[in-house]
Amino acid sequence: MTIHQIPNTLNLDAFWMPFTANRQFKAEPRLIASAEGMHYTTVDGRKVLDGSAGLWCVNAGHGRREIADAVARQLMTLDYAPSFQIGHPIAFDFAEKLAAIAPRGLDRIFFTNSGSESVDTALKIALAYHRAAGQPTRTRLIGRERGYHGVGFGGMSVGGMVNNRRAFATHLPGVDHISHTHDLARNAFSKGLPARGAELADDIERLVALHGSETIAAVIVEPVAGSTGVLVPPQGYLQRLRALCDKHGILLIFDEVITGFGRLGAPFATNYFGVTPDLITSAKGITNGVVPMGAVFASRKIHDALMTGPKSQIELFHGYTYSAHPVACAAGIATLEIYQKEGLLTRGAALTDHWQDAMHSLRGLPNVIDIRAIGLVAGIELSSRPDAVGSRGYDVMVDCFNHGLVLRNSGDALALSPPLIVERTQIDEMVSILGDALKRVA
Ligand code: PXG
Ligand code: PLP
Repeated sequence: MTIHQIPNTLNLDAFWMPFTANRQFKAEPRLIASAEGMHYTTVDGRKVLDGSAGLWCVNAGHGRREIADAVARQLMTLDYAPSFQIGHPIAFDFAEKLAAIAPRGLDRIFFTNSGSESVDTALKIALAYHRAAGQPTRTRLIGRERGYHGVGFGGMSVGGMVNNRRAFATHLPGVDHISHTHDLARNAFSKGLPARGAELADDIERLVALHGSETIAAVIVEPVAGSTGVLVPPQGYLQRLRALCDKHGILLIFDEVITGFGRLGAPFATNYFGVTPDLITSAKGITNGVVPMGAVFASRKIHDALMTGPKSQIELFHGYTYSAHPVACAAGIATLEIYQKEGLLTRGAALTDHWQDAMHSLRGLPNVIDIRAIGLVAGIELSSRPDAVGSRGYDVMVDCFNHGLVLRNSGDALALSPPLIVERTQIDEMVSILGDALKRVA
């Protein structure tokens, strides 16, 4: 028993919790004490299945000894060293290992500490690239409605979730958005990629007509939108987006913070869809969520365009104190070794039929208006209560937690994305707990 398992010894006041209804949570907290494999243990000793891989990051499951050992060894060997004008070997080693699994051609790696930092880094690289390539008028950044690209000013601005934007009126200037692809009327309960909606990519043409292509630097999208409720792209949509970006000289950025590192049953969504962007942003699964880290994968074209000018000059005036932190690199290398040894970056492909069938078996339960599943991720959308959008999703999340399953709710859309070590029986267990919750919560 830890001290915090003794009732009333924990004061909840000082920690201002992120993306949380603080007062509601603190009145009735859900507290986790430990984790192993597919399960958490709560402070009162209850085992709870992790249906969301932490926050979509613990892809190899919890408590991996190999990662913990690597981190401990690294801490005692080299706890910290800068990466500005000085280096340490493990950073180069990790970058090389990432380059080896990266989608072809995207093998120049810039390290960050989170998905938000990866997004802001990629947007800045896109701007710097056009300037270096002699097109300095290309400064406009295009996101997509319902996109989530983290919480920095760049990511928030190209993001498209109103609650993440409305309180912070000062966005980046020169940002615009293409239409989202969420279309219940035409695509509800699609299995696999929705059949309709590829033409929504043509929204690029609208913005080109409005602003002029010579002002547009980059388009950033999540290949599969995660936070906003798991929105799967229509067949042909990403191909069309790529073609339009090529036509107009616009860089394409895939935000793979969630889809990277095996979530779809392929190493990256880029591999899964066979569409190659110019930049990929990643984080989360890069270290199994154990140490904060992110990375931007850049194409040679972009990297090499910036490796010009006098050799004594810094090519990109950008970086973080903790870029390529040695402890994060050690965690990342150990994580990649597990992914490779256990085949986790492609394991989802073998499970996806079972996963899809299990998720679609929830069709017909109260208030379920759509089910979307791909790889090892699923979104189950509920109708909203007329006067309280999001409350039904929240109630289902709490009910599941109380009955042994952690999942995420984004408003009234529930999201499941378990560690990639999940067994079929555990998928069935998740569906069973969720099904019962849907019947209980009105
Ligand atoms: N891009 C994408 C596509 C993401 O999903 C970020 C950027 C930002 O990453 P950081 O590491 O700065 O949080 C994300 C993060 C949820 C949830 O349950 C999703 C995220 C983070 C926390 C919760 O929807 N995605
Ligand atoms: N603010 C101040 C005053 C700093 O000195 C630094 C870094 O040196 C930062 C912010 C940025 O911090 P980080 O590099 O961890 O993102």
